[in-house]
Amino acid sequence: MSEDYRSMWTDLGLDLEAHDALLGVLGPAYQDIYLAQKDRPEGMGYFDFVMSEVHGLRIKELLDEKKAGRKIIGCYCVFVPEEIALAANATLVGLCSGADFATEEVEKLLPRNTCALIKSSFGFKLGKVCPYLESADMIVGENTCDGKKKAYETFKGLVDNLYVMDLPQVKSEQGRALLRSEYLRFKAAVEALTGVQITADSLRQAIRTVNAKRAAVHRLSALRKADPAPISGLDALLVNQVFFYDNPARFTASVEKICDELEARIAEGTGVFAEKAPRILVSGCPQAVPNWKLPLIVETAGAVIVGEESCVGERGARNLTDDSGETVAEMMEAIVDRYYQVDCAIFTPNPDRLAHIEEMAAAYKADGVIHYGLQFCQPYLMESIPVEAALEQKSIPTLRIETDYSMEDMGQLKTRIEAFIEQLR
Ligand code: BJ8
Repeated sequence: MSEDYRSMWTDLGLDLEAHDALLGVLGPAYQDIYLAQKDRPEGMGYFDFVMSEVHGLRIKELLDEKKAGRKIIGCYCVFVPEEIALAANATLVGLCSGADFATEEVEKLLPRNTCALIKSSFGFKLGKVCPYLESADMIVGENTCDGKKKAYETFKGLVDNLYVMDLPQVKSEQGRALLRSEYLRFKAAVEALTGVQITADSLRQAIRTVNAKRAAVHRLSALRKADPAPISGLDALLVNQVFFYDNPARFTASVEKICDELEARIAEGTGVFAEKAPRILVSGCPQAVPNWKLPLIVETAGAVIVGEESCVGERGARNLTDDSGETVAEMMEAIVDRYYQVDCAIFTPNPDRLAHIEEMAAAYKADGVIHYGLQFCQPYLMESIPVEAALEQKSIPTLRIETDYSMEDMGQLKTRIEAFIEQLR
């Protein structure tokens, strides 16, 4: 950290010793995993800076926003509409949940066989190491998978500002009506929190701001179709992770800048991996910061990840919201339309997701798909079996992996992934 933020962290109630321990692991890991890569786009320097200041400058900015009267809302799912938060003078940040922390304490509250993502969200709270969580004026939970919806019942006792959003599990007329009514309820809750009434102008502006950042990542994704790949999967994943907590306009500008650079690389025919390196599409559970385990193994084995069918990736960012409505009601409907298309595995049935995986595999010219499932994640692990069967039927080699955040299975995963990559060569 370039400044001494310790008093800020103390004021937020962080456990400084535990927090030092967390940063003491993160810093060197980032160095070894990210900075050790070769031929990175220069534009990644911005993201390196963001990561080096992830608990420093960005938190200071959020606290400055709070002093100026804005509210901060933390969330755990891509179903929480950033457009509504922004339109009501609030900033939405993703609460990352990508590392194990305070596991012993967590397992006093949650069964051992709970997915790593849910355990991590508890660990960051119990260990008092997340300044985003502690800065938030409202924390939004959502009734998605069974693990999350039951865990929030307990999480409510750990924080005093949890808001739980109900979500449909079936794409039907009733499901859509539920989503609409929950977004209207959320809009009212955010307006009550900020004291700011959403207007047609503020909502349109918010939609445009969020669309711009999504469009920037779409541009980046499209450039990954090139062979040789102009950017590593590790770096592209980082961009998708930073998407959730950076200032939206600055993030958009930084991604556009990288895209300009990647276009020049593609024109010169240069890339980060050799031409014809095996190309992998990753599909499955979200990989939240600092979960870089899978791309690290894949890319050190000589293959390149060219896309993520994931909420930290294309499932989360793929569609834009129509901004042509004239009234708040019309634009709220457009927001419902946009989010209703998110094909999370909590939906039953969920044929759109399989169609999207196939579409992505073709568009990014993937040689194979790795289905990434977190242990104990019923929705994605259940779907991984029919997904694998359907892809294999279309002669798309698929590897199903099931893992967690620990490093214990690194050796075993490496062996399986290397064998899979060999098969693709
Ligand atoms: S829209 S994927 S962000 S719910 S890994 S906690 S599903 S047991 S994260 Fe998700 Fe929203 Fe869906 Fe996306 Fe449960 Fe599975 Fe754990 Fe998961």
